[in-house]
Amino acid sequence: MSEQEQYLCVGCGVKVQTENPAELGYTPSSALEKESIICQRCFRLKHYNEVQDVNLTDDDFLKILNGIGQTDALIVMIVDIFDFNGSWLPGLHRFVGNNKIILVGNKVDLLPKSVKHNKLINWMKQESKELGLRPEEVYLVSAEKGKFIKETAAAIDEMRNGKDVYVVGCTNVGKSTFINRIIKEVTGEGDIITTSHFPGTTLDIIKIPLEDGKALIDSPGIINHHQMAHYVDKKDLKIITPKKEIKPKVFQLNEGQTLFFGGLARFDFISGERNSFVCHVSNEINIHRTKTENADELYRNHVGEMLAPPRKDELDSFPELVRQEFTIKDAKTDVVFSGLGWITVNQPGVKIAAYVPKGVQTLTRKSLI
Ligand SMILES: Nc1nc2c(ncn2[C@@H]2O[C@H](COP(=O)(O)OP(=O)(O)OP(=O)(O)O)[C@@H](O)[C@H]2O)c(=O)[nH]1
Ligand SMILES: [Mg+2]
Repeated sequence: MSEQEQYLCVGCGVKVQTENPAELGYTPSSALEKESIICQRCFRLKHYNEVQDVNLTDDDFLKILNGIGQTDALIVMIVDIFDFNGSWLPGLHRFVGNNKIILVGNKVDLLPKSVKHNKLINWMKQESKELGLRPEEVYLVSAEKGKFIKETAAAIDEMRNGKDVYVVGCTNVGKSTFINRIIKEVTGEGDIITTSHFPGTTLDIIKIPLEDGKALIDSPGIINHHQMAHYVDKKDLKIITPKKEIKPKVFQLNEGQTLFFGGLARFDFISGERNSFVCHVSNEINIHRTKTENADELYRNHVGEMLAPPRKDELDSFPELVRQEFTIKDAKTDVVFSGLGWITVNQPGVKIAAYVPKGVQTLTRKSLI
């Protein structure tokens, strides 16, 4: 083994090499003299927000996680609360062995103030149980804004009981941002690990040493193919991913009216009395109202232009929209479009249809407001 093979990139965890600029982990040999080494891909991500594609497969990432079951550690699973089901890690119980799990809902800064945190936590507990996981505790945080990090970090430190801590989750939920935030709280140093809005930023395990010789460990995100992020172009990720607190938009609709969310999703009000529908999606998504009877034709003629994203040049690879009908049972029900947001329906008995790209999920839940 040559000497440089022992270096790992502090940004993404990949093994550093100085031979081949086209391959993963490349860094010029001059950079090896620096105190902390980052690979060229991380350098470009940090400074130019440009991503170099990697050809690691789902299996490669799963293999990395498979080792966790054999260790004695505390598992912190992070989900994006704005995309709970789309950012769930299916089959996590297979990786964790007998280890305890803490569930952290990240990106709480995006929720409108009207959303009650305790309702969200209860829903997360209930949903986790249904998905086969029983976390010891559920916390909400904003890794980016540093909200509730101190409390959560303290709880993790207590619960780890002298063990390692693995931070796991689907791609893009904010695992690395969360760890950076904890490092910042403790040492004052910022942005150690590379983060970005592109799914698949962290490439291997990154160990942050703790005082007692144990480690806080970042891991590459597993790709959940139900995540809306995988169906839109890199450029459009910025549009569908909310950056600021969501401003709910209220639409008064009559039955027989339809809303389009760009060209990514559609909502039909099939039957019921005139009613208000509250849309919680990224402020940058264009919502277009039309008559349901004209909606199919409108979509055919205008998807990729007026109804965008997706853009015209992406239409070939964009999946068809799939329709699912719901009858709303409770007053105040959220119709959730995984990865895009949700619509709060206020009246029971209303019939609606939700459309999302094939592969993405829709579901209903009791409103969080
Ligand atoms: N609004 C908001 N965005 C966040 C928060 N935490 C992370 N993000 C954003 O989410 C995106 C992904 O963050 P990362 O920390 O790279 O996510 P990750 O889970 O490490 O992703 P992979 O390494 O790809 O698995 C970035 O664009 C972050 O800025 C948060 O608390 N609020
Ligand atoms: Mg990461």
